[in-house]
Amino acid sequence: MKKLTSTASGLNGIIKIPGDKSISHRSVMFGSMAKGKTTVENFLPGEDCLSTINCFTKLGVKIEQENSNVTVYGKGLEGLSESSEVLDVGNSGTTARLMMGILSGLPFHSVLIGDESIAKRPMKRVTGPLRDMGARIQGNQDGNFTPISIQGGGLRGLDYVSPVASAQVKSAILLAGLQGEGVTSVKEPYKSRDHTERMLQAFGVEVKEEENGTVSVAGGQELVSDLHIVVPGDISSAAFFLVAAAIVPNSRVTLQRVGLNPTRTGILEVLKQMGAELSYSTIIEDGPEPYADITVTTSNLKGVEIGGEIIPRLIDEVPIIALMATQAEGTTIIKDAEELKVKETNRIDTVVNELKKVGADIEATEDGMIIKGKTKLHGGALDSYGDHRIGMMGAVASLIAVGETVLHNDKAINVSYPSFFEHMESLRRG
Ligand code: SPQ
Repeated sequence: MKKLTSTASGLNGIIKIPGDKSISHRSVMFGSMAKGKTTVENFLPGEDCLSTINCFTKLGVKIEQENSNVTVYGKGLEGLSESSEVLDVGNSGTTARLMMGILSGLPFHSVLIGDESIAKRPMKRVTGPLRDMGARIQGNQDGNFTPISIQGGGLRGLDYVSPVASAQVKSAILLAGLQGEGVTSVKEPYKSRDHTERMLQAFGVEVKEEENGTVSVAGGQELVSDLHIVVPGDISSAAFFLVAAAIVPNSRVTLQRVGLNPTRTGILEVLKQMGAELSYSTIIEDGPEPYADITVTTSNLKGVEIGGEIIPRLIDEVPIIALMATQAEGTTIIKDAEELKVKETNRIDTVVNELKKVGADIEATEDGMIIKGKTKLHGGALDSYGDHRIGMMGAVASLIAVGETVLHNDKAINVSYPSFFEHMESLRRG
């Protein structure tokens, strides 16, 4: 439990945003599948990514990790072997779903488990198509929930039209496809984050993308590595301080090395549309993932409507966007975001509940939420419910709330941003 108060002097200073969670996971996974050594700089040592390291260590891969430096000694897919223990993905949906794709191609038996939240998140979206490719998968409620048991091997290619825009679904199928007979393709309703496609190419895999967005890989391709991966800062972590600087009076904050992959930058477009003052410097575009420093100052914000193709590009930022909307003049409508219901918590419910507790004018809809601003927020007893993004939303709300805020289950934040409170303190000190 953490006691938090508002700040009168604003947020000021420079912070280096920790490594991107999605890219950190993939660096260990693909490094483990590859032949050769992969070194990773600015790896995110958050609990989710440590779960990924732990799973691959159990599959026989030698991995050295010291804070944000990681070395993976890959021996190719043949170097992965059956684990005598269950593979525990902790709180990480990315670890669970991408591992299912990888394990489906490997000719041995594996069992995946996770925490209470993982046990409620739907896995059929991945186990369904993987079964169609030939994987033998069992799990609670016909393979929809963990524990999931996989007997891999003998896969055939699949042309899959996904009903949801999900990088986890797309990645799991492509990773299985790499180990199958023939070509595997995935088509989504809107483009989801493309870190898998970018990084597989860096490992020497040919990934094709058609004009209609269909992504495909041919089976039998090897990942080869002598790679040094520089992980950019996580825009989903930066989002909390981008918004905090925009809504806390007297603020000016620079966030260094923030990832600018266009499939993730929906938050920056929304900030701009709402009237936030943003500027970019030190833009680096020579690697697979672009990044830059971003400076934000306190801004006058107005409500906006958010829906359609931008939703997958900002899905993890909806909690903090909802808080920002409470400080914007007018109405903000967030729609087409049903996917929020199957995250670490049902984020439509948890966002609305928690922001209502501190005085927001917010209501849930079937596929999102409607927020009316601008409202004065007050302190209260908030809970993360074990969801890192809900915890960080509550902590940022406390910076503008009148009176004390108590945040229960604040430790959940360690999943993606272990240095979050340290960074918040340093910006408060100025
Ligand atoms: O890994 P996990 O638990 O699913 O984490 C979340 C998050 O908020 O950090 C979602 F709850 O991010 C997902 C994201 O929502 C990470 C991810 C990825 O790395 O591929 C893709 C998105 O999920 P999805 O279901 O849309 O593919």
